[in-house]
Amino acid sequence: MTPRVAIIGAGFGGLCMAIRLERAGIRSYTIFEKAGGLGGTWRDNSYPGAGCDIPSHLYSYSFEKYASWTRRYPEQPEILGYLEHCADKYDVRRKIRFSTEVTDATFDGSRWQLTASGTTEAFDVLVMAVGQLNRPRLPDIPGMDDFAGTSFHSSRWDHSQDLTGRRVAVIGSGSSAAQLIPPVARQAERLEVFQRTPNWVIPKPDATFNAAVRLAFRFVPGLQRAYREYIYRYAEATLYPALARGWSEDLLRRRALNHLRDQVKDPELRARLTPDYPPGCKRVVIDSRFYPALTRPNVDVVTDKIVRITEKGVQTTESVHEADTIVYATGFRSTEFLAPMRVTGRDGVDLATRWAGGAEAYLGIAAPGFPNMFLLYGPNTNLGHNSIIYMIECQVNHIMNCLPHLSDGRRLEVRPEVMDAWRRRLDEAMGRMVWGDGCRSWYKTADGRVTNNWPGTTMLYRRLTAKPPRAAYREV
Ligand code: N01
Repeated sequence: MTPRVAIIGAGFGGLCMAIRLERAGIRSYTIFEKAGGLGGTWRDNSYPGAGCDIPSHLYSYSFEKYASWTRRYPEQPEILGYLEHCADKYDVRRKIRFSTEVTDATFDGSRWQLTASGTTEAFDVLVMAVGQLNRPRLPDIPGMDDFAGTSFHSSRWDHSQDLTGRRVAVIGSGSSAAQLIPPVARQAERLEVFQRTPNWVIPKPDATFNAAVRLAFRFVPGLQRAYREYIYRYAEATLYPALARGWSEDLLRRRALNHLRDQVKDPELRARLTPDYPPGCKRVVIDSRFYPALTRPNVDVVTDKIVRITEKGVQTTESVHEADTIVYATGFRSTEFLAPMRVTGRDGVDLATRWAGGAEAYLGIAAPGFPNMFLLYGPNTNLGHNSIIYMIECQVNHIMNCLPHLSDGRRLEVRPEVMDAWRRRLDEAMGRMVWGDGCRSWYKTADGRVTNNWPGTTMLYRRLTAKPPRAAYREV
């Protein structure tokens, strides 16, 4: 009997899983989606300027080429449009239960019992596709409730607010802030950027595709595939080595410092924007509009420590910065994988308790004690240098290879010794990467364990996930 599959989340991961099942003729699946629409992070993040710093043709499924991309780096509406297109073309939308949040997933000894909107339903296989950057992290600054103006998180943009002529404070200076600051700076009367730590920034060579290029992508056989392959290999060859300590780190540093020198002429501002930790330790910002926006006469970069939020604005150690609107571009609760869902495995093991010291999973996909449960974009599968969609497709392939072993009520669980060997392998590889010390980042837990990033090449990950899965798992 074909297993019943529950997929949680209708973003890039969940839709990929559904499409692959659909194409394999497996129709016994349901997608649970807590929001009213599909798209995941690309539905949530609709702030002005939202987009992707990975090229369009690479930030898409390998099986669904898309001739409609209008630019080299896609903006949020186009990415969301692509996902809508995929959901319709492969006819998976009918399988999505919108506005249905799974709150509990409990393994009852033979199947997974999912509780959503007060009802409980049994499934044989559980695919968690909730992403890593799905829960906003608001900062813990005293007085936030006292603010008399409007405030919101970058991923919950309040589109009812017209920022024209307003005084805006943006707290944070990561990738989201870098994208939203240029358009907001053009609108606002005054924009103050509260930067706690500067980022390494490298150029984003964006361009629109003219009609001839788009026609060529549509009609020249093999062109999209060849272009995609080229940009994939280029990212792998240039950025990945820079995340491993060594000579290539210096190349990245030089590239970023040249970019800063080219775009910011004021030495005092340049000094404020120059990081003092190794490039790549935090996610490198890839953007060519951020620095020019910071040099505008109506924009200021504030580096004084924030003390509290008052009724009027942001109080630092030096002064009060009055504002009408505060944007918290302060990132996500990235290390709390799967939260706030309660996940209970075999013998009543609570996953959050198991992961209290940091989330971990074999290949980022499977955890001992949690039979027939798989994660997409799980622990240690994030990239700082290439497309996450590539990783997601590797994970979906792996799950598809497991599925034939899960029919007729059979259950697979990753062997504990395989998980131990995996952990040792990761620990050893982490020592070679730049993420460990020298900076604070969303890649790691408060006590410094890197739970989010994959420390190898994507080609290695593909090889590992493509291995026949049976040896790593046992039947339970
Ligand atoms: O979040 P972040 P993000 N007081 O965590 C600051 C992806 N993404 O939403 O560095 C003051 O990177 C914090 O300061 P510090 C991409 O992978 C991709 O910008 O911790 N400041 C930092 O500056 C990215 O990495 C695209 O000292 C506080 C900022 O807030 C990830 O999403 C586009 C603070 C948070 O930066 C997250 O990016 C956009 C406090 N209390 C995003 N707390 C693509 O193009 C936090 N900060 C694919």
